[in-house]
Amino acid sequence: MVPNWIIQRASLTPNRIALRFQDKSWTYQELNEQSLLIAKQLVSLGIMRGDRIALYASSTAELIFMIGGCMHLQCEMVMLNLRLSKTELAYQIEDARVSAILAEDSLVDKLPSSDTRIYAFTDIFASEGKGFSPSSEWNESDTMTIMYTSGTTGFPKGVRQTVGNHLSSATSSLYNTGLLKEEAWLCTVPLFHISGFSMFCKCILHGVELVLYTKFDAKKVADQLVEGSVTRMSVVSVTLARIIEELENRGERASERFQTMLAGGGPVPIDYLERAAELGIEIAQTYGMTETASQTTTLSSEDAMRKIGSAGKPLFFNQISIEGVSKPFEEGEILIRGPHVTPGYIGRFKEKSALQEGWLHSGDIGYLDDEGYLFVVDRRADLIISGGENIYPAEIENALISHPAVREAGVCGVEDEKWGQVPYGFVVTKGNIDEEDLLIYCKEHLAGYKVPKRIFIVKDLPRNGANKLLRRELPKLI
Ligand code: S0N
Ligand code: AMP
Ligand code: MG
Ligand code: MG
Ligand code: MG
Repeated sequence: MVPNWIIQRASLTPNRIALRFQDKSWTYQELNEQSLLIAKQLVSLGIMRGDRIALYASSTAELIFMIGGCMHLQCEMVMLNLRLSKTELAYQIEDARVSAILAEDSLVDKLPSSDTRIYAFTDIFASEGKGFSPSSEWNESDTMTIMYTSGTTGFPKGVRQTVGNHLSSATSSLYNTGLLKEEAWLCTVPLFHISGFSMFCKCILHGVELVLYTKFDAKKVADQLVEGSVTRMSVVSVTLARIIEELENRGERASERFQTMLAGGGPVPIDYLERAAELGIEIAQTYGMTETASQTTTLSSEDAMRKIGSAGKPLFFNQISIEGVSKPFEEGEILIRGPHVTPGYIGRFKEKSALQEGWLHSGDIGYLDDEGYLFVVDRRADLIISGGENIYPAEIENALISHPAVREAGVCGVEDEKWGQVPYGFVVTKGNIDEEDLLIYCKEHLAGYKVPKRIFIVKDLPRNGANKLLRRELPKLI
């Protein structure tokens, strides 16, 4: 058992700032009060302790209080990605069998129609509130959040992240970076991704301030870095590039007060790391995933330049190994073990074990150098990472094939100046259809970032002797 984080934090440091959003701030005591109020309101609407519910909202103070309310109720929170299409949302809502969806007012219309109860935030805030007292302790094995991650089969998998997963992640992260007296963590990554949710967990557990933004804005971030009004933040390659450009254009540097930027979610070009260093921004490259409740390995500040390009060493509680490899520099699949690793999936992948012989098989290829530093050299089979959003080709191929005029479809990632990588589609047709029609069709069925930037109509797709699609050969058809 562990103490209820919100109650414990409010009891230990009630007057510290918990959250800053737009021009308002709330202390830890206020966070507890707001969260408790929401919990009571949810109970009066029929939500029960331990229910699985979905959250569909942008990163705002209201969402933080909803999350706090759900934590008090020990609900399992399914964090829905705001960029998904109705079809994709319907799949996750159905797969997770949630008992209700809590949605930001302006987003209610974007939800697919289903039998699931939907509560708009305003209706929750307007409800009376019933007597409810939260448990002062939580089980470490209880599921706190569920996040969907794309899968090789094209069907996203709902990953369980337990109280214990988040707790060990936040603790080992702290052992790596240490903590200053007055920290303020800037969160511009979505709370529905583990990159963002883990920042919220770390703030409560460490008792520091979360500075929350609804949307990434390079100008505002640069202002805060220069002023020194924040100490840490998390970025993906695309957002790091925008920050660097903004500061370079202004001819300004990050304040001494700024500590570290965690950069992850995909490869980060060494050029960015070097330019960031010139701007006084210390970058800690990190390797992590939804299944590991964020960071697994992270480069320490003292190694930042000496081991540039490496994703560092495992955090204190974690272990990694390279499958079937005994010597440094030999490449193989990265295996992960530790208390931060998910106990498994829900829904259609419920029976699929996350671990094999105790290790999570990441699907990513990497090597350890002669000092044990991890270098990630290739991502999981065919995975496309566009601006920090992951896409498996099969998801797009399934959508294309569902069109009556498409006989076969293949998708691959192509390098892109703006997003790092973007998907391109290749189809064999059986009717009269052109690229434009297919793009319109994709927009209806897929999140915007998954819609192929180009779709080529071709005669045949490259396949091997066993008729398996050779995605890496697709670019030759352009
Ligand atoms: C890069 C971001 C900020 C771009 O969003 P922006 O600029 O706000 O765009 P919008 O105004 O919303 O949309 C405008 C048009 O752009 C399209 N679009 C938006 N995003 C993308 C994209 N990623 N790829 C392609 N297109 C995109 C929109 O569709 C729209 O187009 P139209 O008008 O045609 O509809 C935004 O994408 C962003 O925030 N990305 C980062 C997401 C993220 O956090 N990813 C990490 C996920 N991985 C993990 O969480 C595991 C790793 C991890 O935990 C971690 C990661 C990083 C750092 C630390 C950690 C850690 O371990 O703690
Ligand atoms: P997600 O599905 O969003 O949890 O993304 C996790 C995946 O992002 C990993 O399995 C890797 O393929 C990729 N990834 C995360 N961090 C890094 C990194 N530092 N370098 C290269 N790839 C990374
Ligand atoms: Mg935000
Ligand atoms: Mg993902
Ligand atoms: Mg989109």
